[in-house]
Amino acid sequence: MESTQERVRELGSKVVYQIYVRSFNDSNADGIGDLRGITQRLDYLAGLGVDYLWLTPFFKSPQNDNGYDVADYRSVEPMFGTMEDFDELSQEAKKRGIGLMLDMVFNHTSTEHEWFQKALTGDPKYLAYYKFVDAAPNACEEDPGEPPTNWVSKFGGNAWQYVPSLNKWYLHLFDRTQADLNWDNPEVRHELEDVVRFWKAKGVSGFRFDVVNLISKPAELQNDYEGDGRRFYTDGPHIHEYLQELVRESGIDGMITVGEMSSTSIANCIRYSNPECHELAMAFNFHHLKVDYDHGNKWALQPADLGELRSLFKSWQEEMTAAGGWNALFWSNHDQPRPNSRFGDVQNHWYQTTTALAACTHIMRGTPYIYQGEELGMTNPGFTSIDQYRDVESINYYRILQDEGKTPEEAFHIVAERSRDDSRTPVQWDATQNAGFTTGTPWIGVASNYTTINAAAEVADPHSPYAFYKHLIEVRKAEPVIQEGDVRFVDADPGTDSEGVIAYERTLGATRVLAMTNLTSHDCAPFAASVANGGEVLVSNYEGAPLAREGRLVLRPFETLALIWRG
Ligand code: TEU
Ligand code: CA
Repeated sequence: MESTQERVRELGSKVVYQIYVRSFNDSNADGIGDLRGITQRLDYLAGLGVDYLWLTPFFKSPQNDNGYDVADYRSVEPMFGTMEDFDELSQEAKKRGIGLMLDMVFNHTSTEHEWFQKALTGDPKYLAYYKFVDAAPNACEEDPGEPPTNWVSKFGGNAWQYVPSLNKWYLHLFDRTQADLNWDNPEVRHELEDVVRFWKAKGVSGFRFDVVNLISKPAELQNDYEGDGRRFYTDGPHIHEYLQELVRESGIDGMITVGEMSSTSIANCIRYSNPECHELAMAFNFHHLKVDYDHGNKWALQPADLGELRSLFKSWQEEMTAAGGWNALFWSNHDQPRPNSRFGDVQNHWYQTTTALAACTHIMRGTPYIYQGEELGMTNPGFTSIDQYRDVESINYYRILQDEGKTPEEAFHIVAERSRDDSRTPVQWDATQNAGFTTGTPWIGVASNYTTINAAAEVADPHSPYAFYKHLIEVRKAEPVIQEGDVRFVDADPGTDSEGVIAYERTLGATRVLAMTNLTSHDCAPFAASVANGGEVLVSNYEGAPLAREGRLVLRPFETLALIWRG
């Protein structure tokens, strides 16, 4: 058995790169990224220095939610390639020291999955695989009556779908073609354990578990008069038991695993990620990505509350560390707008914004995740018409916002800021047509800034975001204090107008790192200039020595500065 300290060192020295397969690289000109396209770009990824690739679902799927609606967990969706392509990718990655992490979507299956199809025939074995509830005896398609609860689907509308042929409702927390599985049924749990064993036997290094903290639903279904229902099924009654069983039975304890935890708590994430609990290696939480939601509503814009952002980072870093938990560190994934467009000023400070955000999380305690294109400073595409969007959630909310009284312009503005498609545009490889992503017609438009923001240009430029990310990875690998050091947030001096500064210390033995990031577009002077005394610059996104003025250390717009004192 690995000791806890060895485990920390292991997880703290790795960096994960997320590939949204559809949008990464197209090898056969059909406009859709695929597995062979990834293999073609492995040298680029090895050059960046990442250890693992998390691949979003490439399993057989009708693609109503771009693969998060799985119809067969053991086969490759033809549009992404074949099992041979997967094996080749896996071997070629391994040759370069890169492991694969697969995305297990176990809260729900596609309604095209064999299990659901059998349930639709009325087969009791398979009805018990899902969350079916009887409708009223006189219900019919035209008038199905009230759904079992008022819970709201994450993609809008009620979370229950009526099936006339069965006179039953089934639960779908996401799209109606994504039916929630019944984890209280041991047969379901065993089926899913077997899926994990299948991919583990193929030699993958680890797994990401999609919305895994939503799998345990309450025994008694009730209406939520205070919210959308999430409080009943988030971190649900048997969640820890089910996760422990999955991990034990599929033999993945100690592998690199991460759970996507929706609306979770620190207390639960400690259990999800403390090695003594034998659940997962780490957890994604999203609280820091809601600081620009008005009263928690994704579809209501407000400027980012940077004080709140800082306080969330502080509590997740310090409290998880104190209790032996482990954080996945990230700003970005395929469900979030591009962080530089969202939290920064890409018009005036594109390089500084991109790199400040990167350093702010990469020096924290945890395992950093880079979402494809983030290392290039890719931005939201700035689409101008709803026809350019592809995502089911974006299209639904464009309508729902108008149903709620917004004008088409207002609804469009909100969708443009919040759409998941903001980060799903093709990776910008070079300045040729379609950014080098495809020679066909891309399934979704390319951001027009690809002529300047692209991998070919940035790999050749020592002052690019790519070069900065590569440096951050090298620094993590070189410095045990970043891998395993303690973390403590540092308050700005009172009265210095530094709400937008995030500063923390990492310490290991006598070695200390002080990381400071100004997330505003104005100068901040949070500390006396003496805080930098004797420190060596480890990471910086401005040229030259740290700036001091009138005895104060000055952090310029979107400046990030990390200093190290070696013991
Ligand atoms: O996402 C889960 C999730 O709750 C959010 O990402 C959500 O889709 C979004 O924030 C709604 O505002 C995971 C996957 O990452 C996502 O792509 C899938 O659509 C979803 O699960 C269903 O499988
Ligand atoms: Ca393709």
